[in-house]
Amino acid sequence: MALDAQSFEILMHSVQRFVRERLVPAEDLVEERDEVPADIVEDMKDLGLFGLSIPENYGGIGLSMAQECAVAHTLGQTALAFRSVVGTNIGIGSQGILMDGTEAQKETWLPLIASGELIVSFALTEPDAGSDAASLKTRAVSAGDDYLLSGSKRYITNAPRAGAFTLMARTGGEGAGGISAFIVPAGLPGLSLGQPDKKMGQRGTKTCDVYLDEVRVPAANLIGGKPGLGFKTAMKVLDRGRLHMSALACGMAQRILDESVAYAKQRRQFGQRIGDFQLVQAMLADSQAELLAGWSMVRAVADAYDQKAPGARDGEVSMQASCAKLFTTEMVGRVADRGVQVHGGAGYINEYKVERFYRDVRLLRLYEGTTQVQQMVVGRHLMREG
Ligand code: COS
Repeated sequence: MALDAQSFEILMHSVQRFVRERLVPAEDLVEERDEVPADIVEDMKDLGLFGLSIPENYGGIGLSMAQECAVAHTLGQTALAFRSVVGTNIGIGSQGILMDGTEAQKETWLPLIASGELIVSFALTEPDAGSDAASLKTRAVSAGDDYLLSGSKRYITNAPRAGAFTLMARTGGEGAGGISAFIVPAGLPGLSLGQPDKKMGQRGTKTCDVYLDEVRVPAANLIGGKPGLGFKTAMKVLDRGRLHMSALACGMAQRILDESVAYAKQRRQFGQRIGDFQLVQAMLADSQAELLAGWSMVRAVADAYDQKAPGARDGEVSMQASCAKLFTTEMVGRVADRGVQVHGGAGYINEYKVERFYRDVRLLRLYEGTTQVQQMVVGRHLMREG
């Protein structure tokens, strides 16, 4: 699946212009109000951003992984809250349905997700099941034509905006094989939301807990129609999500580097531009080199991802996606740290963008699998296959 080269070029120009002319000027407003303005969300729908990764026959744009990474890289060059509005529809919320759903499930849900009419969240994490996702406790008990779901989910991105959740619950015994994935509409009786989380950064993004108290979900909403496959669905979705996240990290690293170079050209000390000092140039050069390494890696892994059969598991590609997330999210942390250093005292002041980006990028090393989880995936693969 891929958009033809000419249409993709047009799309990229539109997204680049949208970021430059609409999103960057609204960054301060989002930071102040902790909210992405509704008119910007409407413009995102018009641009087709919610349906980037959904095939055209289900109402989306049908980008390949490499193309999606190029768009994520562009969206990464502004406050990450904007990308977060569309992020779960493009990735972790929708992809389980696309990869493993029945034809009827795809036809029902994907067009709504692609248009942005429905926001869909991904609900895997629980209070006692984070990195150890296979230990999740939310139960789904079969009751005639329905399942009754009970439990709680934690830190669920876009839950306050969501119309539905791709939600993992236990239909069988312990471990990964007892987990199933469901499409759970947000309005069902027994489903409630916690207070919005107060976070270190990424103001304008919305996360909260989701509570389920005997929520009656039709068996028709069991993804793929067969129980016990939900953990594998979640892992496949995360492989893809981790690549998207890596592209986003590179986009943000580019923005921070651009901000740092602009400041180094304008700020004068000891009678000259600080960027003319080799010690400042060294910081900029290290960031540029690491960014180039990271972005080259993301592009190579995205190409490898596109080579494999859609929805299939390829252990080598999963391992490479983890390498990309591990490297790029740590890389953007170092780039942000140097960005603050190049700005000196100004880097600690809220009116300069690097102060907030420094906080914003901290999350990238945590969600969709911590750096240590990525190390586990890579390390285990090497011990198994190496
Ligand atoms: N694609 C498809 N299937 C996969 C897979 C993948 N990428 N990774 C693992 N599986 C399969 C395995 O093949 C295994 O199936 P079999 O029993 O048939 O062999 C099953 O899933 C269980 O795999 P494994 O034993 O490796 O699971 P673990 O419990 O050891 O967990 C980690 C592995 C730690 C990698 C996983 O729990 C994880 O990624 N945790 C982090 C979760 C996360 O990212 N959370 C963020 C929340 S979303 S913002």
